[in-house]
Amino acid sequence: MTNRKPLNSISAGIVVLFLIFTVSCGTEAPSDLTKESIIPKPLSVTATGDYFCLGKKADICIQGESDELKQVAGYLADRLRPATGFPLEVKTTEETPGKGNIFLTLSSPDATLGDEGYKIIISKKLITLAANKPAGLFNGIQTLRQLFPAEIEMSTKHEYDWHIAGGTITDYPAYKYRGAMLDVARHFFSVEDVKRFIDLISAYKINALHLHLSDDQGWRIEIKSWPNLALYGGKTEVGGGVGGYYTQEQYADIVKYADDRFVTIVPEIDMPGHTNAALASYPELNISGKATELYSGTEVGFSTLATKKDITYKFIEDVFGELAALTTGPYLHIGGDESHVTKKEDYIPFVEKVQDIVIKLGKQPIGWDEISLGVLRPGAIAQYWSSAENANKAVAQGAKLLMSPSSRAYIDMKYDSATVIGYTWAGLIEVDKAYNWDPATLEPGIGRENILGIETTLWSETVTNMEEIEYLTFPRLPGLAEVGWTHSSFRNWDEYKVRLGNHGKRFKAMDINYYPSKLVPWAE
Ligand code: TNX
Repeated sequence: MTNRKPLNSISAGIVVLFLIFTVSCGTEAPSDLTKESIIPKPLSVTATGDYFCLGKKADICIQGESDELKQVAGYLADRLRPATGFPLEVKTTEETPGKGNIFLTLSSPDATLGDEGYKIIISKKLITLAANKPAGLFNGIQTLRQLFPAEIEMSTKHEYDWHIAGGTITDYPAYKYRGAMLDVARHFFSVEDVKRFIDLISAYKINALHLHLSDDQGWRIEIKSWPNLALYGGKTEVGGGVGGYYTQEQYADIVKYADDRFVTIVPEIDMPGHTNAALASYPELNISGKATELYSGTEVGFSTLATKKDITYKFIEDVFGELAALTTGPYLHIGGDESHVTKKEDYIPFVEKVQDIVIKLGKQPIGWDEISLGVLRPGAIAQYWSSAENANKAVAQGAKLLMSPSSRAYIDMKYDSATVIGYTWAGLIEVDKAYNWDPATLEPGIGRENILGIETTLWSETVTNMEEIEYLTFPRLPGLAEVGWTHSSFRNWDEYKVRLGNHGKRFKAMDINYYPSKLVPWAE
């Protein structure tokens, strides 16, 4: 009798294993990798015709002990665990793992992939994701997520055949900088909202989040040496709501969260215009020496720092000094737009001095295209938003451009005349318009070699909460992400719109409040 027990449990185990295999991996699977709807579109995809099935016993295997590799593998496991309900343990291995696992490796470097590229090989036995750098693995993981059925994005367990079509994907970006800007000044958004925004944009391989941290209506970052900026200048927002600000600990937490997702935080302190919140907080920053009132309207271009006072530069050094210490990325954004009440002869030396302050702090200045009216310092970047003339002036000075043409990349514009929130000053931007442009041919005189990348901007005069952020961002952002990632010769709206239509199910699984544009054939 005692002899029979182990035998019984062994055969029971075999039956269970058999059942697991047939139940979770038994049905017909999609088997043409080239037909998958991947956004942004990868450089090359080839299919083998077979498929991989992710089963309950799968591990995520990493080669080597690096913390970065463990972190990326942990991120992948966190994405796949809720919907599959599988344990997906992260394990270290020295050699190629056995059947049924996902393998992440940084060995056998391939120079063509650069820092952000990746290669995925999907066979019946194994998924291998290889890259030169952890950022490349992270990008590969975003592709992998999109290869699983949309249900993979659900936050609760779902019985499903977790199949992936077999083949090889080799991919790297056209542009180094692919950003999104969130205006947290006109309306303030919580740390949780910013984190969700980071999750959503990084799923489409956006690698920079520009935070517009100050404007006339609010100052949103604690500065210990000038405490009233946040305590007083952060008290309101457009429409007269309570506003708010990030403590330095909260900001550092956002930076860390973004770093873990290979998103660079680019903090902006807009100046010398768009500064009413600072001017209301400290009288000495005003030309008159008198503090202004807090402001909760939507006018632009009425405020200016006192560009001739020494205290103004002390203020800027202190603010950027604290911000630089909290920011892991290479950039500090100095604003510089719409300084309509700053005299041109004051604006130019101001912008030059502020660039010097940023460079002295070891960071690279970025400013809106107007900054090219002055001398751009080496490494300074101009962000093209409205004036092709200014953008060309930047190019003539040898500066690189960030492309944010308002008629394409400003996702605070309405989709069509029926859109309830949003502006129209740069036109209506339907989903095709946001997609159908090439940064390198948009403006005469500006070529690929002059462009660091693209950035979409979400100004928040009309945007008050996360649902509204999502509505204006989706589905335009995936298309803008593709503008930045995929060479324009591989892009075409008629082909793209079908892929986008297939992402509707993913948006639903991720609980994204998206605009169901009539131009897109949404798949059921
Ligand atoms: C222009 S774009 C601005 C912002 C506004 C935005 C509204 C830019 C550099 N300045 O101050 O919020 O329009 O769409």
